[in-house]
Amino acid sequence: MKKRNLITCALPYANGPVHIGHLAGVYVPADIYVRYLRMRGRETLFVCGSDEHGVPITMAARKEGCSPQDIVDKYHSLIKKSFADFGITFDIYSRTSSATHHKYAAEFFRKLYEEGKFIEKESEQFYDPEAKVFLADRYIVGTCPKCGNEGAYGDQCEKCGSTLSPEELINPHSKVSGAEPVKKMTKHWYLPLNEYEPWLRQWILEGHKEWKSNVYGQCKSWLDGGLQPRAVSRDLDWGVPVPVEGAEGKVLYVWFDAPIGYISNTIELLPDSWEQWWKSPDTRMIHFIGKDNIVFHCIVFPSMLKAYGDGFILPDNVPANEFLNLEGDKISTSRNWAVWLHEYLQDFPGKQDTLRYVLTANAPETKDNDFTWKDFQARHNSELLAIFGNFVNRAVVLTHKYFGGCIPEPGAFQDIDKEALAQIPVLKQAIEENLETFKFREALREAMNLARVGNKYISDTEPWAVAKTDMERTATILYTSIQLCASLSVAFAPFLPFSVEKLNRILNVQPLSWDDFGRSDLLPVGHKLNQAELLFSKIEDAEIEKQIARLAEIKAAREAAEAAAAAAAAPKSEPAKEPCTFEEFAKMDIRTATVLAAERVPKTDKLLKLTIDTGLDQRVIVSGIAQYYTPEEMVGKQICILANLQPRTIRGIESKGMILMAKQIDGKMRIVTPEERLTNGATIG
Ligand code: B3M
Ligand code: ZN
Repeated sequence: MKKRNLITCALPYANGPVHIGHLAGVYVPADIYVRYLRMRGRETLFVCGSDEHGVPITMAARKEGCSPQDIVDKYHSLIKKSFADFGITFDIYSRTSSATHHKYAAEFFRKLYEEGKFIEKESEQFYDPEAKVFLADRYIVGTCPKCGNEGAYGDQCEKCGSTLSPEELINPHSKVSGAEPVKKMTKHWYLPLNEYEPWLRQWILEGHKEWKSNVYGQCKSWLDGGLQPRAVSRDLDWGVPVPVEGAEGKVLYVWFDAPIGYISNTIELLPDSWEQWWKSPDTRMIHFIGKDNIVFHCIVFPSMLKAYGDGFILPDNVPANEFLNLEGDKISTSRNWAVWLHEYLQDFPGKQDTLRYVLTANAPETKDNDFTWKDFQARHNSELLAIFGNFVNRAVVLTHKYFGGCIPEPGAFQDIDKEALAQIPVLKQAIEENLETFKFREALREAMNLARVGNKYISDTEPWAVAKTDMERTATILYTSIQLCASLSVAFAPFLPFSVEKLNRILNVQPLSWDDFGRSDLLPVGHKLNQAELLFSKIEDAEIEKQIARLAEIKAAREAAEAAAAAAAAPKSEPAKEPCTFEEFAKMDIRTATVLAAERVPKTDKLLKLTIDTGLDQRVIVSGIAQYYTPEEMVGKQICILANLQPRTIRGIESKGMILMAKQIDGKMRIVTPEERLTNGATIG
């Protein structure tokens, strides 16, 4: 086994607060893993920080009407605090705007540049001729060609979800000045990923078949699709300046500098010994990320490290998660569809573990999953409280009641006692196996199973009833129960740090070690417990209803805004036609007529054959109205026709004239009919 564990979490963009999706996908699983490693005494470093560059930051600054620096300052502190509040135990949480990062990221680039690892290329990019800036795809807005949304971005329409390119937008304009973007030549540096492809295939597809199937599968499809050189610089005024001559106005592409943040944050924490972590074959590096970051962590960053050489290690594993939805809808910062961590804590103070528990029990490990407030309440009340909390409370309260809070000397163990205690090492092993393979939901389920064992044991043995007649038996039962409580304190420690701290206070112990977990004599006879306190308090319906109502309000407001925008944007009618002269109009012989007979034209969906009385004659018109009228509906109707249209043969039937139809903008068509029945052949004009 490798000596050290370097654990990284995706650096969240400091463009907004963090929400439950972040926690579920990345930070809680990573923290569980790190707590577990530390409990096992394995040397571990847990590194994270804010990602403070790139278009997400400059966009947020525009939206909030302040500078990018203001944005990152505001959200960096908010995010950092949220993580601390939820017990995420980073060794360092720094930021990519730090001087250390700027210096190191620039050095990293310069070495690759000097060693000729990049290719330089000129290409045409979109440019705002008024604001005189190059435009990232997100900075170009226009009408979506697929759904007509007028606020679609140059890379994506958030309304219909289509992936777009700026060229596809109708009426594209710059978000900066409103001007129509033009194309302009610009020079950038590219990492030729194609050159790393054979090596990546070998390293991932042959060497890492153990990676999660979603991760392996995505890598395989990228590699099978063929890799292209990837730009590592951008024309932007916010970021790490490209540190070479002739690169004014250019910064490192955010996806080039952000992963280097893992290294520079380590340097900031351990300026003298960081290389032990990053350049030693004895370090195991694990990246915790969400699925949208897989290509960057499995393909791009490893290629950067490989290009750099100098002993840099590569990730051993990248346990990426899928996405968490909220009440059936995609979580989205811009659509305000999220549960923000800082707001959660205002509404549920002290209930960090409930969220950690629910997000782990329902983690999107293998597929996207849904967070619902009802499930949140149910898991809290009927699992954490009714099983874990209830068991501990009964065991501790009864030990106080019958033995003054001191662990009693047990008598002879019966089968039921031995069976319960025998479950401890079995479940410990199951928890361990799952944690070692990043199956956190399963691991948590096994920990809860241990609480189930305890809760069932105390219900089955009924010490409160036995105490009326047999104190020795009562002592054995409570001794056994308290040992189970002590085991729970270890089992849940990686998952529920706040509750375990409380439990340890109740049990009057220092944190118990993982190595001792499995034993049935963790606490000695005579050990004095502290007073019982409730591990969990009930979550009432009213609290949940408030959350559901809040989301309903947000949804209703959004839908109303979308409907209003769609109505404002929707064309009301067809565009006007070219003017025509009176003479042109007067040439048309428009008259009233009555339908005498109607039938479908065989083997067509749209055509009706109508026999009509025009006042001049009886004739046949073939008309494409079968989608709107049945033959039965048409018979007897008075209609208007263009009587002197040149005859045409349609499906072998000579059609003489055309019915006047009104077509709405939504495509719906109706016949035009006189206000009251007229004689056939009345001329219209
Ligand atoms: N900030 C993307 C994200 O938050 C990006 C991760 C960087 S990790 C090096 O999804
Ligand atoms: Zn669209």
